[in-house]
Amino acid sequence: MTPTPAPASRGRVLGLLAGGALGDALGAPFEGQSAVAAAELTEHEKSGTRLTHTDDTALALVLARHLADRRDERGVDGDMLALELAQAWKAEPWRGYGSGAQHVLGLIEAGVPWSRAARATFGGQGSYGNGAAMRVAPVALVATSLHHAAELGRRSAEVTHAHEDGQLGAACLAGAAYLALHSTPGRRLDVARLLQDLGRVVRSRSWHQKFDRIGELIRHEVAPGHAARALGNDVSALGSVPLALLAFLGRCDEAAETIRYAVLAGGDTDTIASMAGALVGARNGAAAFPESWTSRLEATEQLGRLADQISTASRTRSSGEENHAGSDVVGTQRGAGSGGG
Ligand code: AR6
Ligand code: MG
Repeated sequence: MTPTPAPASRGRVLGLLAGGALGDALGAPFEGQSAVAAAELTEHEKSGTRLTHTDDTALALVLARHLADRRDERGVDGDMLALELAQAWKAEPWRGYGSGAQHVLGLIEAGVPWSRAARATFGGQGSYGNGAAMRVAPVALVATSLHHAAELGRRSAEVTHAHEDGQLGAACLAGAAYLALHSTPGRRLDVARLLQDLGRVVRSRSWHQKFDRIGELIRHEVAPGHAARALGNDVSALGSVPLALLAFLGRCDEAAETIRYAVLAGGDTDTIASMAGALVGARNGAAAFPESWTSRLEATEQLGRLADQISTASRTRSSGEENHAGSDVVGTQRGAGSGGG
């Protein structure tokens, strides 16, 4: 059994949350462009305008708040989460939601149970979009093991994404965020081992094939356009989560460069850069991003409050666990995940 890791510092909690928001806001103007020129991105970086987020961050904030408010349970309440996601869409429908997502959230908002609503799209198969993966990273902040992170990721996904790939994308990104959060910054990240670990929680041949490609592409230090052609850069989970992983794993100690790489790859730029930004922020902390970026983030205050709430709760829980290592809750949680990390 792997011991519960020490709680992440506030800087890394904020790094995960703010990294997601930064990637989202920096990538958003280029969403859907097949390629992005470096000069275009530099211009956007230097424009000095407020960095406004889209549905990616709006829903990640909902999930982070959901987890923070339920810190004793360390988990996901599907019925409540579905409603909270739907309410966020209803309050700000202009944030750039996918068509399937709008339909599902509309049904949930109207009182249809999520288990039915999530199957009401795409001929009953549900969405394989990256919408569950784009919001999932905060589960890593409360997870006690890699397996726990992946399972929380899947459970947070199923309320809107019934398709297996939509759920696997969330499990994958959640697992990667957990491993990034508990990695040692500055020390070489063992990419092959990390991909192998992810392969144990994302059990699917098509995902394993992507993990193999990521390893090869990193060894060849490919340019963003090449990576996008090899792995995909579209709105599907399988066609975007692997590219976000590559953007992070290829330059895991360079926070700004990870986000730039993801945006330059084109396609679903906001979402791919958001996922990559959450990973690199979790490893390196919020201070690793340029101050000229973080100071312009639309959600700065909300992100800071959530980081305070989540990191204080983790520290309190961690010292409680040291003092009461035999309590039921701790025993159950520790037993919930036996995987490596
Ligand atoms: N069959 C065919 N097309 C599909 C299927 C399917 N089973 N599932 C998804 N698509 P959606 P999301 C396509 O609408 O996952 C925002 O821009 C279909 O074209 O369920 O929340 C964010 O920034 C569908 O419209 O929403 C992200 O980029 C699209 O995938 C993205 O949307 C997205 O799936 C998140 O999307
Ligand atoms: Mg997007």
